[in-house]
Amino acid sequence: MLTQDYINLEEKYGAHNYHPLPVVLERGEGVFLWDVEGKRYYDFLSAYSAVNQGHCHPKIVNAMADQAKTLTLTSRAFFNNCLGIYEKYITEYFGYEKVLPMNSGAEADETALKLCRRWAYDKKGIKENEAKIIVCEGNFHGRTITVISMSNDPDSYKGFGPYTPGFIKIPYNDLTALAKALEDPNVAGFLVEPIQGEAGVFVPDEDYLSKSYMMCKSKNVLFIADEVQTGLARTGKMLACDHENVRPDILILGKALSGGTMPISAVLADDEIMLVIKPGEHGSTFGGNPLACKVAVAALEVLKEENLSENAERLGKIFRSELSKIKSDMIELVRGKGLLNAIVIKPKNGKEAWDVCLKMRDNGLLAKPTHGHIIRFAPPLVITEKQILEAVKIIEESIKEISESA
Ligand code: IF1
Repeated sequence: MLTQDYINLEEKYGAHNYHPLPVVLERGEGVFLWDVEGKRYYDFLSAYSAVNQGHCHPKIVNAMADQAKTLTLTSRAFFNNCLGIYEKYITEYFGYEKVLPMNSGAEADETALKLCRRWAYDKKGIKENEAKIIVCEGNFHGRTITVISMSNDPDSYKGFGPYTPGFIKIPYNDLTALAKALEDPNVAGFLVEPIQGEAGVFVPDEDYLSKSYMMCKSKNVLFIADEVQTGLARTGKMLACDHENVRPDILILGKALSGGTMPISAVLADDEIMLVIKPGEHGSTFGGNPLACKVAVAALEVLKEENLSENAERLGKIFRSELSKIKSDMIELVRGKGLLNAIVIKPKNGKEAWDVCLKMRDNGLLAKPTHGHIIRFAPPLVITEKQILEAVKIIEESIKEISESA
């Protein structure tokens, strides 16, 4: 079967909830992907930052294979010999007292919202069902109905009402708006992405996170960081919050927590917050399963053993510097942190970001536009300087070809 055959199958038998770039992949290794016709590509999406450690990382895959032959799932109806060890490892790794293991990022965000609301009633003394959580316009926290109730993107929420109440939306990167919203005594938490990924890699002002954190503390409001996309070395530090030495009251992780092998997410907090949820009040069939525990430990070990934060920091600077040298009237700006970057494309004679992505695909690099005119670039963090420079050449050549054909 060839590319189109696979595309036809998905067209006929699959829900049409995505519009993928026309390429059919069958193998991944490190920073590379191969399609069904044997063509090799640089992966500059990393499955939206779930493959920070590189595709099919041997250490992670071996840990998965070994455990898969032994015990994959007990449910939390019983104890097992992997969960406690993983819980100790990850809580010491990030410096929290407790972890609540889940599967998808959206589930972890929902878990954080439930912890925040329950903490509001049991600890802060807000009246039952009156708790409010501040969120930012342009956010992306997942696709469940409560999570899209926080969204102001019609593509995320339109046609899925009625919506979950209890959210106050403020502009991102706006401390004045946050201060005003914090005046409401029923506010229990502030949920924020340290960098807004889906919105187009919006990096806030230098001190936005630290000042937001301090403002929340002054009002006894929980600072909740969604690091599902920005965490795990992606932005040049283990957590994007580390750039400002902010320790979130609730930390949300996902994606690369498994190195892209399976859905693993986690919510970390200290006892005062985590213990408001009592036995039987929250969970999931696969949350904290033995297979996920072993995979997550291996995925976290790789980040440190291979110095992936430092690599992301160093190569991100080179990447942005080289991109900024490209002379093209189609590049409006370059922005990002570590190896979470994006270029804003200025459409030219009907040619836009999508056309640039198709041309980059032809030239051996895969990336995808977000919100029409922005192209996100997020390669696996194991990429080398030589490979980054080669990728920049592909990007430059592709933009030039599109620009000249426009
Ligand atoms: C899709 C976007 C990225 C996330 C943050 C929670 C979640 C995500 C900051 C939920 C997930 C994914 C979802 C995927 C595409 C991708 C995405 F374009 F949708 F917005 F990365 F930017 N918090 N992001 O980025 O995690 O439940 O998916 O495990 O839904 O199309 P999930």
